[in-house]
Amino acid sequence: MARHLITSAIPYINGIKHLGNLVGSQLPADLFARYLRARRHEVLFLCATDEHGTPAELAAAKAGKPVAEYCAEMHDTQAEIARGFRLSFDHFGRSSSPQNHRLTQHFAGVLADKGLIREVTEKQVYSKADGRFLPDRYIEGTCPNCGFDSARGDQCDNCTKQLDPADLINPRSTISGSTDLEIRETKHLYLCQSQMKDKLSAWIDSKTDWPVLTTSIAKKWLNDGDGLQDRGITRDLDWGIPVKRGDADWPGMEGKVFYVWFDAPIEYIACAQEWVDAGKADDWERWWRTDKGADDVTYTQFMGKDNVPFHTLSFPATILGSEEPWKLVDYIKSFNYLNYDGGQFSTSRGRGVFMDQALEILPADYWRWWLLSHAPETSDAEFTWENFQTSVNKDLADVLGNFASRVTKFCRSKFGEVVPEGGTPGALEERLVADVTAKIREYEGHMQAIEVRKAASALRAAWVLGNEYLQEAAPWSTFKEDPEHAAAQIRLALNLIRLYAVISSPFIPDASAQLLAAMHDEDAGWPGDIDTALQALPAGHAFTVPDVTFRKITDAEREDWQARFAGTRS
Ligand code: B3M
Ligand code: ZN
Repeated sequence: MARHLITSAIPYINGIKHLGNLVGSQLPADLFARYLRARRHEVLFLCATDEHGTPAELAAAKAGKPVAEYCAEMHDTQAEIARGFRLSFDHFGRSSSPQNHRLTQHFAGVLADKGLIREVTEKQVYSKADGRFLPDRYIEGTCPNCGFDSARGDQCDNCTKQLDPADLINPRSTISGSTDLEIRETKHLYLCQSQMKDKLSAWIDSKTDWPVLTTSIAKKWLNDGDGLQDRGITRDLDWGIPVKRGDADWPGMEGKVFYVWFDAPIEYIACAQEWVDAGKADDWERWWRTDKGADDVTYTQFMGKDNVPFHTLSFPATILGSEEPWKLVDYIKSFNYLNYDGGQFSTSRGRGVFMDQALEILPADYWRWWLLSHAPETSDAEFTWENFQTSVNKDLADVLGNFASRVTKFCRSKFGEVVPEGGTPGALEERLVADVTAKIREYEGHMQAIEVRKAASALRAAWVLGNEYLQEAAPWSTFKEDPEHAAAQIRLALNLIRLYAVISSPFIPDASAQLLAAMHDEDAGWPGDIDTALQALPAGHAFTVPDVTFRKITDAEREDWQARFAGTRS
């Protein structure tokens, strides 16, 4: 038994997330957490809402609510939807928690003590009409790079270039629309990442087993152009974590807050404290402090590719720079983008299917299966309704659901709702056991390596073996000449249903639980020897024919959904 710390990138608070966000971090993290728990490892799986920065302030303003109130409500909404998707977080925290305030201020103080923070007087855009500075998304204008007329202060959405508010041509305030802007001087704190370059470089180079997607992005930022830049970690905003040096005030920094990307990853640690403070456990340090036992923890992070620089460079710079014994990440699993029907998913434009809408249409398992089996690992992937319909109807309804239904119904009609006795397995059964064993061992290998798509296809292949066996063994014909032998075949097939339920649970937890309940076996452990596992339900063991496990998606439904989600969400 090993100890595994798992974190998913923490979703912004500014609205309900779309399926592209889900498959890029929270869902694969949940898959891995469920798998490791099923293998009897000790797992701590954490996620939270990312509640600071201009996205939060602007979303609250749009909703006409005070930002603290907006965040509290949206946190509950996101938590509820996460439960709907069966995301099995041990704790779903909030980056605005008092724990994160303290810890973020602590890190800033320690980094300053180590000489890794410098004060910089810089020029920022100030709006006289609004009486404030306009950082990041509070300002829009024409992109100096591509001419796009709604580029934001931090980035141009059209050409993706990272911008500085002062770069924009014809800038305007997104609060008031005012163009009465001027450049004023303001003081900010910079984290001296450039001083950490060699340390970070050596650390990344030592991670030879990381996905290429992760290391290539990290190396690009380390070595491209001007290399690793010092980074502003404070902002002129009201909402956020007040700039302090540990417990002490920071002269000259009054009224300023830390930049959202400085405090958000620190929430991974603070979240474990929240978990303890919520009374769910009594020790978080054994997960996070290498001087308190976290040395034996394996820490895996999940995220979309746009978050990789912050996790491979900025956050490690915070951790390493502190020279305190914090646990560093061991493995970073990153994902490409999922596109939606010929374009991009977009939160700001409301394009695509959002998590709440998905659950209104179909239960979580349908989405979990499609998303995970099409996870954008080696390249971007695309959601289309045709593909979704095909996968659900084939993999879930025809292959897995139909197997469970045919076997249990046939048994009920010939032997009753009880595992039949008599007969002995023959060559066909022996071959099935060998084939299923090989597939499951392959599946386990892919799960261990977090090769999500490969794991899904090995699992699907294990389901297919059952169907092929049923076709070949044809117990309905066997029954006519040799009912004893048919009993042996059905006994094996019933056990296969139970085995499928156990091994499929990380992907489709509800269907797995339903099938296990139907087999009257709710306490199923992960299979060791497959031959033994396929005898777990002995002759005489009662079961109940399950309700339809997965239904098919009709063409009419597909067309309806396609039309319904073609526009933008209001
Ligand atoms: N909230 C960005 C995102 O949701 C950001 C991740 C923070 S992880 C510490 O994609
Ligand atoms: Zn541009």
